[in-house]
Amino acid sequence: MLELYHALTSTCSQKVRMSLFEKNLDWVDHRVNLAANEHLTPAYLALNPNGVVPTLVHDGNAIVDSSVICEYLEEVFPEPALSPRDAVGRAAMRAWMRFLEEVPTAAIRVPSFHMALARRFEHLDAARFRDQVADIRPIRKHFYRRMGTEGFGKDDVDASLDELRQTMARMETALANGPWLMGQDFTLADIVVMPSIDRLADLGLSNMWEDHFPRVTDWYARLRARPSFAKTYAPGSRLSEGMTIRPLAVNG
Ligand SMILES: N[C@@H](CCC(=O)N[C@@H](CS)C(=O)NCC(=O)O)C(=O)O
Repeated sequence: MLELYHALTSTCSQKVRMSLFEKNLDWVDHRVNLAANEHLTPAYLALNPNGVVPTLVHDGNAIVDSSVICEYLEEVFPEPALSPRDAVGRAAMRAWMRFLEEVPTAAIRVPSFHMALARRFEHLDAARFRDQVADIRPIRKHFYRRMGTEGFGKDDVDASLDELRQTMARMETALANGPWLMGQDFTLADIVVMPSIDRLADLGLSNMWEDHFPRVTDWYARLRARPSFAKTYAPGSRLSEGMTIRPLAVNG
């Protein structure tokens, strides 16, 4: 039995949902309410000591980290395949995945929190924010401290947007041999970058590729046409459905 602990709006959860739907797997849906800190309860931390979603539980074994989960699903349920058959191709896909985790997946958190999620905390004073929000997080406390209740400063926002632009430029080059990042076949590389691009659209920043990267624009349209996409982005999966997105004004 497959069980997924996840949140609809979580970009990392979206990667895993897409993999599950692409593979037509049945899974038990455990929603974790991040706003209510359900990911920081002792019961959840016993499954995932990082205090983040998603977590997959397969026949009683907890598997953490979205890319690890995607690769685990690929190993245990190889058909339909979401990775190249040959070792060189798989290495190239994994190199994409590592780049995508290190660069855009980390970068997208900055505009996501700055333009939307930080608003959850704006009623707190600095001391309560540190005690009740930042310091209780196992691996994200410094990220939250850096953000504070007001959002990020200009340097952080500029750097993250630059990293997202760099990602799109790399995608544009790779997609010359498309339709997908790895060429003819849709793979985990496409799945891992998808939520960062979709989140930018959700934040009203789709001009970042629509004005500069035509192949990325076409790739995103192709992605949205896949049946698994609508299932992955069920109602409630976009930040703009639940909160007002603030313009990209930055502090300091
Ligand atoms: N490397 C982890 C990161 C997971 C992660 O950052 N999840 C976010 C949601 S996308 C989360 O749970 N954040 C909790 C928080 O901000 O307290 C993965 O890929 O699974």
